[in-house]
Amino acid sequence: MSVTAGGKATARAHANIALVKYWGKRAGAGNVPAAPSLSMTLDALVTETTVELGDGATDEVELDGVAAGPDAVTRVGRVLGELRARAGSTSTRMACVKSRNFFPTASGLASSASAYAALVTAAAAAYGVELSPEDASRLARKGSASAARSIHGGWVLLPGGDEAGPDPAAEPLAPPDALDVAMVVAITDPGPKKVSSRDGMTLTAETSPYYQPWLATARADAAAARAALAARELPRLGELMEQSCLAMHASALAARPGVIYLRGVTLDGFLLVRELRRGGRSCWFTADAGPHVKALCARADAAQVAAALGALPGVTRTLVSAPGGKAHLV
Ligand code: 2P0
Repeated sequence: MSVTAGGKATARAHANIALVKYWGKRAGAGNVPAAPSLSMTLDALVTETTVELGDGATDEVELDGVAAGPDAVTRVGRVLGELRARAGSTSTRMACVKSRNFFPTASGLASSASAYAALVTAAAAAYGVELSPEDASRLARKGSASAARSIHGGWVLLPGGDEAGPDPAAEPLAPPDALDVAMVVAITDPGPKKVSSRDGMTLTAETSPYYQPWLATARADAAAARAALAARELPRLGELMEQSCLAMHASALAARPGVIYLRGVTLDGFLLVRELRRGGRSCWFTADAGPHVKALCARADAAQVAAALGALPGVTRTLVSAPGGKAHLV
């Protein structure tokens, strides 16, 4: 713990990959997903964030050594503002936030989940606000919905939709070692993303004829994945992961205009993972709002799956991650 009298704290949090994905927000305020999601926290992808209270007139935000743009400052400021409100008269001071991603260089992986989980953990300590893990998860969700899951380690469920209650928190379902697995991430390099997750899911919700069917399947898949995890049934969990990924992308592809995150190399990766599975490897694919291929593997098969995906034209590098731990102060 490094909470000092001067209001400075540093925290680390890990990225996560949703096996059962959410896509789309519930109507109304609070950044609540329209469907539940179930994730694995990744040991290998870490964000470290330091929050120091100061006497500036505004919050300052630095990401990987560079001053953040106005959108990021506004989003971070919203989270800090909630903590200032909870701290009450004990602190109205602005904060200086410095965040660094310990991700493999130029991995091109989204970092908002680990970033907001680390931010909430560090900022709460800097402002002297005691947050339960549930409250930390709720606040992280307001920064970025997937960040609610990165407060916890291991296997995590974030409720969504009408049944989620007004202000849902993610719930840890099982510890990191519940399954003997690794996530292989095959990084592709098609240049910067053209449509953000937020814009992509809004367009899908507003225009895709497959959005409502997607929400229905997402609910059923989350319940089934929860049961598969409880029974430690990796093959069932892997199948559900592939179904959820394809259904999410199908709903996005059918938006008007279609939201296309998958590239040729992504589809080649999916087919290769299935071929490896036919050859006896325990591996299942997914992809998020980008072209990179992720494969959930039995730990014993991860090196071979990484080597095979790494040899695919268009894959620039691979990394292998074990399930990771919760967000914490350092
Ligand atoms: C997920 N994704 O469940 C889904 C699947 C991407 C694909 O959560 O707008 O970072 O910052 O709340 O949560 C990405 O969206 O979006 C995401 P915001 P978020 O992991």
